[in-house]
Amino acid sequence: MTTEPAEDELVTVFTRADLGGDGRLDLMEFGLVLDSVGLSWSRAETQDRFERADTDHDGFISLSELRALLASQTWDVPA
Ligand SMILES: [Ca+2]
Repeated sequence: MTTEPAEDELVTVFTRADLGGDGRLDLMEFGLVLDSVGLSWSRAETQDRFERADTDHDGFISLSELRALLASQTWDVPA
């Protein structure tokens, strides 16, 4: 038993939130991810986490950046 989410679950969450379908998440889409995995952060926290997670500073969250962020969080895959 592991608390680490399976890769396909992460992809599911990412894809659901990627409304633009461009393979990366903007701040609004990032907020959708947080909602969908049960992480309720304030607007300011969300902005802060977004900037921290955006390790290549391109203004978007990639799948690998999301993976790194969620690896340090407890989250639930939506039913
Ligand atoms: Ca990025």
